[in-house]
Amino acid sequence: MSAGDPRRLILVLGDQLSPALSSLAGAVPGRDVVLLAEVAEEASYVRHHKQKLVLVFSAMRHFADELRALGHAVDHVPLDAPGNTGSLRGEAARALARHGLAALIVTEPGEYRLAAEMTGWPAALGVPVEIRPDTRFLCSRSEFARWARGRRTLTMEYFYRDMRRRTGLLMEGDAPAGGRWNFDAENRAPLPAGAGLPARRRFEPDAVTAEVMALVEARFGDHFGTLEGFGWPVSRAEAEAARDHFLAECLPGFGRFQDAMARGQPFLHHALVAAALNLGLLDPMDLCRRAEGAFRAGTAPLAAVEGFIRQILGWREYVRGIYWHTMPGYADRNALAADRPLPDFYWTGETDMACIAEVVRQTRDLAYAHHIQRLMVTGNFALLAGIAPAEVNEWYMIVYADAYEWLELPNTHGMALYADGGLLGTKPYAASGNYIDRMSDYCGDCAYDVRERLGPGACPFNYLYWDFLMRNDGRLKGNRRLAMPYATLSRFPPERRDAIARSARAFRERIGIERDRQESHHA
Ligand code: DLZ
Ligand code: SF4
Repeated sequence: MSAGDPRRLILVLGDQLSPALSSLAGAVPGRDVVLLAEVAEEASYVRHHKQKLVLVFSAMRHFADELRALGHAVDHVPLDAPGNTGSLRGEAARALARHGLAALIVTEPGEYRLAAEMTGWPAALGVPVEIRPDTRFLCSRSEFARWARGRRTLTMEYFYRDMRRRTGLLMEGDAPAGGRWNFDAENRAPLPAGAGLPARRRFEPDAVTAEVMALVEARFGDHFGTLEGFGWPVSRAEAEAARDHFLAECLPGFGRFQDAMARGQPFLHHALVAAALNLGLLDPMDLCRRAEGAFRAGTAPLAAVEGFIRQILGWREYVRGIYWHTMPGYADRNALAADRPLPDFYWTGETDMACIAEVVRQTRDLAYAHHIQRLMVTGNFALLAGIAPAEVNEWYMIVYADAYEWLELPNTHGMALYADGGLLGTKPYAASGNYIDRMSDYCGDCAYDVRERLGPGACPFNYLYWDFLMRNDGRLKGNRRLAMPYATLSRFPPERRDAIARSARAFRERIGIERDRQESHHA
């Protein structure tokens, strides 16, 4: 830029905490000002878990210091600053005036909601607003659109293979390392009884985090979640320490037990890097290269490393691509016409289903659950019980420290609930209690019997599963991947089908989500 160009305000959002961010490229220390603003609007557009709020605010404060150390002029506005307008636009306007600046630069936000709002900013703020692509992703929005164009189905597996070829990760020339693209079949073992687990690193809240914790309790004390166990990494140094711990201690066992669940063991071998990664404290390509390095050095097996890289290079990029490719219409789809309210126990954990109680309580205390708990326990239950996607989506957005809509929506709406009608997954991830019993030790501690099929003592997942298939047979019967269960269902005598529907209805009444149906039934 030349000396005559206006001095600029660079707005860095709470999940853009990377020094290599596109909006910071070319920033001139002493001319341009970087704004980080804690605002009530972002903290409450959904009622985020308290740990998520603490994580974002504390990480923003640490990042402000990091940028100052790099020589940037940083204006950080705390949530409780006098005159804080409570909105990003309001804080941008105040900062432009405060510093006498005449232009705004921002890296595109991750969420459609905010991106749509920003289109009105040039008029509202009276200055030019430059919105730059987010180059931290490995597949840009336009590259994804090019990949998707003309394809009949947007299968993750093919996207992932292209990304492997493009990046050269785990490639031997043109071929995948080990001769296969996918090692999922080796990654489905339950945890053997008495198996040793790696110790986990917890990051004690420092003075900055402690101050934010007090602020969040005071302002958002009625949000879901507890703060006592807060142990997320909040700075780049901590995030990198968490990353290194994972690579050294957990990655070797990550693949094999990726889908396992165990009572009192929320973390198993999982990476716990999504929260830091989605804030910008870690870099996805760097993570993948380091994981690949562990395979090349012989410290982690290929199946584990491939499984991990598939999550970052494959799923994470793919869901972000799908999100921007399909929004805003994506969120409104409801392919299975599911319309029941979210049961209270998603908030209280008070249910006699041991699996759900475990996952919800852990979620309350840690703002974390691993992918199979999210997909096959709370997600699967919501799918089988016919809970309205909008309510389920909001729950996932609120309760997980790593959740932003660009990844939460495709994962919940598409993958867990099949609300997109199969755009993302080829069939609903519906499963009976048998799956949970095979992959966990939850059922041994449950008031219900996972082997019982019907009646008040039976595992609710069992009759809800068949009830789900019966209720949706008009929509799902033609799905080839469901041919087996529908063939089984077709052999059930009418009395058995009636008994399944009765058990399912009685259960839904018991948990208070059958109300609407009953009223219309009596009307
Ligand atoms: C999640 C979040 C929260 C809780 N608070 C803030 C904030 O006060 N200021 C801010 O700039 N960003 C915050 N964020 C992250 C934004 O919600 C996120 O940038 C958008 O949802 C786009 O992904
Ligand atoms: Fe969950 Fe059913 Fe097992 Fe109970 S028996 S823990 S409800 S799967």
